[in-house]
Amino acid sequence: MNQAVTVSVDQGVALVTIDNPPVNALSPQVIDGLDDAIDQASRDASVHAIVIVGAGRTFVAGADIKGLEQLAWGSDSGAPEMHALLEKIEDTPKPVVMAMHGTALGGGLEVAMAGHYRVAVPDAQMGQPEVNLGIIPGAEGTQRLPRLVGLEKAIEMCVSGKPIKATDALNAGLIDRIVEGELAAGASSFAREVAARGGKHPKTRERQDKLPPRDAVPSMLAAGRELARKTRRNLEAPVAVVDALEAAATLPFAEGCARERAIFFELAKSEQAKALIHAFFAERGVSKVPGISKDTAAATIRLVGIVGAGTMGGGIAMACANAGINVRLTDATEAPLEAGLATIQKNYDVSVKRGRFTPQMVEERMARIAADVGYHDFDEVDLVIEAVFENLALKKEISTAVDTIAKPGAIIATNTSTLDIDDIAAATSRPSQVVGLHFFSPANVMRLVEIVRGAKTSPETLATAMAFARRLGKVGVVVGNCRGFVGNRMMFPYMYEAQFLVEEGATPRQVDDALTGFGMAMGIFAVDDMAGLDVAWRVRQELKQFSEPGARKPLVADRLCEMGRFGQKTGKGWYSYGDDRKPQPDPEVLALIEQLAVAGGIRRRSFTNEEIIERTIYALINEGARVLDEGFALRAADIDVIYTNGYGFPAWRGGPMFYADRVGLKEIYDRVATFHRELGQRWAPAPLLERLAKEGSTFKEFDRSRAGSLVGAS
Ligand code: 3H9
Repeated sequence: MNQAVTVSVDQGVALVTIDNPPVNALSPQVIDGLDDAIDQASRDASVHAIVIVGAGRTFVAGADIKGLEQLAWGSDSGAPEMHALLEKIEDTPKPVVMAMHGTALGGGLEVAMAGHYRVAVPDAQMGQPEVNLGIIPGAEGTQRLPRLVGLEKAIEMCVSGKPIKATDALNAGLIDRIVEGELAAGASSFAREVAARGGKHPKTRERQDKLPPRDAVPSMLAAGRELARKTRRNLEAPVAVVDALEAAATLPFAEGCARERAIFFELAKSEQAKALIHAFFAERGVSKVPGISKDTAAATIRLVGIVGAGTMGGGIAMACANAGINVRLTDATEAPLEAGLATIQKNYDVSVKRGRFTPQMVEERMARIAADVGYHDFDEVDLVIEAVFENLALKKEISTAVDTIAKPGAIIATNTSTLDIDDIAAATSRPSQVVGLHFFSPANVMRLVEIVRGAKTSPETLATAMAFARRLGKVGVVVGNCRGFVGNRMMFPYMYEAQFLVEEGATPRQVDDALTGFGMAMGIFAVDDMAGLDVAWRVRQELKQFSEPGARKPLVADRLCEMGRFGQKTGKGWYSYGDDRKPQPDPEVLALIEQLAVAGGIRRRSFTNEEIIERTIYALINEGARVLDEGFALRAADIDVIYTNGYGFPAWRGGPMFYADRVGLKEIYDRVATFHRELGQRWAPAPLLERLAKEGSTFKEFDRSRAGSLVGAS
């Protein structure tokens, strides 16, 4: 017996425990261990039933994704060999009961479905999330799941990749019982019950009762493919998983398994799998920050004070309330405060309409948000988040004011997207407890938070901010304090380049279509209209002092603002908007662009989509390389996390830096160098891009080398 799987026998039940921290992933040791455990329990005449349970926080969270990563990059091994084990479990004459808690995901659920019975604690979750990694279930999940829950439900689960809760699983037939109280004890008593019943125990692979009649299959599959295309835009795996599920409904089990396996291996080596697996580990990697360890004391945040009840402050208040954290919300006068509260209530009402929350959940959340003019209770808060609009003088004034009221040790965070954290910290008596928390709008929805470390931010403050972001269910990425931090700093050249392209002859619609065709969630002009052109206008004014003399400046955006075209909120921006809020090209804007371009002596021509992508996305990458080189991002992978979670960059391309690696840094560098010659200084290749391109290296390699040198740094 190996250490990953142990067996103990008690009153006729063999309790098989999988213990492979952190999430009991299916390593070869776990698979061998389970195989041995089943043999041992089968041989033992005192054993009448077998219970398989996970130690620690969860049942099995799936195949080891590290192994799948190797497979994606060309290794022949890496995918667990599970067929023989699953067959052995299913063919065991003694009943095998799978006892689930935490998350039974991917290969974990596939193991569970080979058992004769499944039980789970009430808060357990089960799912086939493989499509989120660019693959499909590869251990017969697509063949067993529809036999347990029916084809329609299996399609829904496999296409969405979303886990379901225990009650849903019970109703669907995925589990046989919900166990209240101690899981192993409850599962063992259930196991004794079914053993005592005697007879044959159900083998999932032999079941037909949940499969639909042949003539109902085509319409279910068509609906599944439609669902995949609509809800998982550009992803290959959600469409492919329906092909594997089709096999379950139309072929004998063994042939269905063979079909699943073929699709699995084809996708496992795809570009999308490489990118999505990269994205998975990149997201987990951001919590590894030099100078911060598990021992760094993070304060518990019980009460948060938020200054500013506008879009950002209101969204942050909702994010806190959703996470069960009490909030004191304030603004300069009654009017904006009331308007802010009304917006929060309206947003929650929409959530109720959409079935996301019940009225009672909303009531609980609203009760967590106390609003008052002035800094009422701010002497009790553990964290103040200043979320007024982007004006340095105002932010400093507020920081100074809250600093005098907040208790010693309370953290002052500023929700700025561009301003200097050190300037703001200097306006307080506690610079080591000042940090930037750059939320993204809508803050109750968007997962990203840039956690900006100032020169004096203490490790404890940073650790608290990281834990706070996690508690809000967000991905907090620690970044350095530079203009625009990481995300917006990279955004400026990307946005400017898009604007230069329209001055040179492309249209906003063409640029946006090229970008969404590439996979961006939205085109940059549509984003600008949504965020409000006045926001960037204000930032441009605030940052005027930084503009480089002689640098080309966009001609159109300021003029649109002067015309009151602030985007969606005024019904007009780069596009115009009717009642359906869909962007429509506006001849007035097209004429203005042409007029300003001609007056500015800009030669106009047509562009291919490929040129548009190179000009915009390569601008992003070039600036990303500078940010990385200068140390404002810890890793290229952190930049990828920022862009896939906050800027609509497609995760299936891994993020801008991973995408650059896949295109090849030499090719990117060559294009950037050409643009430099043709378009001027703004395209000067980033030194890091040039170096890595010349060395034939990648950003991933750079991350690996830097990881070594950063360890223990502070
Ligand atoms: C699959 O099963 C294919 C099959 O069909 C079989 C094919 C033949 N492997 O997220 P956390 C690590 S595909 C390796 O921070 P949480 C993770 O990297 C798989 N490592 O915790 C992190 O490590 P570190 C299908 C894994 O509580 C640590 O565990 N399964 C795996 O917020 C903690 O993770 C999935 O897609 C893994 N499978 O969330 C599930 N899972 O501390 C993917 C986690 O070094 N996992 N780690 O940074 C998850 O969704 C979440 O991790 C989970 C826990 C919900 C389990």
